[in-house]
Amino acid sequence: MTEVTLSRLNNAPKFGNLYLRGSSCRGFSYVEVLLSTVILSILMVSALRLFGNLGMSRYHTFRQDFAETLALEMIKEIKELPYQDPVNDAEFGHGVDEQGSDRSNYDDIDDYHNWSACPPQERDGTSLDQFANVTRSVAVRYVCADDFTQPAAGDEGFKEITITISQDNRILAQHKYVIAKVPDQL
Ligand SMILES: [Ca+2]
Ligand SMILES: [Ca+2]
Repeated sequence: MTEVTLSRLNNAPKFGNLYLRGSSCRGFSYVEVLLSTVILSILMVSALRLFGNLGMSRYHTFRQDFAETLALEMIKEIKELPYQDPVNDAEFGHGVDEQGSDRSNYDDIDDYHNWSACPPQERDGTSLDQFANVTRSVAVRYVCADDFTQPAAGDEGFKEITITISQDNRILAQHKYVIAKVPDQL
């Protein structure tokens, strides 16, 4: 350190090890302030985008979760019913006596064919209003015994159940199940 510098430090007000700088010390220039402001603005925009993306990601995860739950609840309900109607085993879809505003009279798995409700409903018709604008629909068809991806003209012992959960014309979840006709002796 030069002699001049030491002299300045010795003459400066001193608080412990802190030396106060005099008015000759340089402050922030206009360009530096402007540059800092620009950098701060960029950081703030990036942070806002990050929080925005996190919020959207959380929302999509929430929608995906309830869509999966609605689909699983429906297949659980369907799987509890027989493969075919107990009275009219040749009947596909629901019979005249099973028509209504809810599914309480459904007694076989293909009664659910073309079922759709928005918002989704419990089996007794109770509306799940917390899922407003969400549609839960079911489609049932016969599929070929040797290729479940192909529709069958008649009953070959297998029915495909497709459950679709959608909102605003966008599919949130779609599940397909194949249910086999089990012989009575098993
Ligand atoms: Ca039926
Ligand atoms: Ca039926």
